[in-house]
Amino acid sequence: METKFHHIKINKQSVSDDAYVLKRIFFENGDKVNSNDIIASLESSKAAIDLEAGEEGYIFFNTFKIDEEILIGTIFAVITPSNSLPINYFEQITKKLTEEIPAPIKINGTDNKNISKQAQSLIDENKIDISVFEDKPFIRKEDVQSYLDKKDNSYLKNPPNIYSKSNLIVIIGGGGHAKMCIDIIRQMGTYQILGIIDPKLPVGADCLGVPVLGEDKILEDLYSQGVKNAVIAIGSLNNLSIRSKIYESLKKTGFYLPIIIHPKAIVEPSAQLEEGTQVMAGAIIGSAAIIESNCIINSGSIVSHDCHLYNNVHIAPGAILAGLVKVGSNSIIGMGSTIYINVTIGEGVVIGNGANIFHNIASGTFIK
Ligand code: JB3
Repeated sequence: METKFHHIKINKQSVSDDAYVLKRIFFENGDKVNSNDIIASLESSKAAIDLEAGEEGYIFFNTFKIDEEILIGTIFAVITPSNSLPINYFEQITKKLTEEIPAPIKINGTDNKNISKQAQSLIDENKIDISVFEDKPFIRKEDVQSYLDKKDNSYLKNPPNIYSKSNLIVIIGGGGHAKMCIDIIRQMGTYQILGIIDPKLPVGADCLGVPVLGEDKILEDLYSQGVKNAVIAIGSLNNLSIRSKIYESLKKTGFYLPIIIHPKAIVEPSAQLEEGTQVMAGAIIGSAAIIESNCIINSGSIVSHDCHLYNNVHIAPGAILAGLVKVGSNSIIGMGSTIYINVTIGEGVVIGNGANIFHNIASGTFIK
């Protein structure tokens, strides 16, 4: 008796849609799901779409990446009664389906081609001759994007031997702090460093062997060519708000700013860190500490249990925060200074090197 598998297809939600963008997957392959579990969320041109399991059993996903465009009618996942799936199952059923699929229909005024809307706009924008895709019954945005990258990869002329562009990262700033970030990223091994963005360094110069690509104005172009990650490697000790401005601009373009943690730092599992935060060598982050976005926990500093650092806080090397300390946005705690238990530091505060703070500090205060 053939095992009954429940296919979860991407179904059309409105007339104008022919593809959706995958935004989140809520389960892992082999997880047990109930029929009304939401297994993933996608984005149409108008709204977010939650995909329901529709059956109880073990779920296995087809290989799609976050932010990838998935054509209507694609089998996105399958639910099996037992926790196993035949090898190459999705390739087999897709091959079978393609054999059965009716001849591609004529849409967007193009003969015999199914083209998603996002692909069509990239084709129009770049005046691409459609015949370059003659071997594809469906044309997705990824297909057009990879054609463009191969054709014009000025910034990617000789990318490192990357296994996928999605792990490329650019470093914003090419000074001393950038060197620390480069060393951490190299040791983490998760990202491939493409280059440095710095207005003061000549294109072609390098920092620890990482080439300078240009200045901030090329970031949008890089993003559109598929570079999705960035690190703000500027300490800007005299004016922390520069880091905030760069953070906002990168997020507006769409960049993801990974959390980078030196392998020789200690971060307790119950601590919570947010996007763009950097933890340098020898730093210690205690239990249940909350470190919001774009913070720097610099070398050998200690953030004890239950501390709360709001966004863009810089804990300079060797500074020590006792338990339950709060530090407001855009504040810096100077090298070797100590903050006593339960003290609250306001926003935009500068605590000078070696200071010992026993009481709350109001926002905007400068302590020598
Ligand atoms: O104290 C320690 C352990 N480290 C300090 C760190 C936290 O801050 C370090 O000693 C320095 O005081 C500072 O490091 P940073 O930011 O690397 O400083 P500097 O060596 O001056 O390098 C800053 C680089 O960022 C310069 O090359 C600037 O041209 C560049 N830069 C400044 N603003 C920028 C921007 N680059 C880009 N892409 N965009 C900007 O807006």
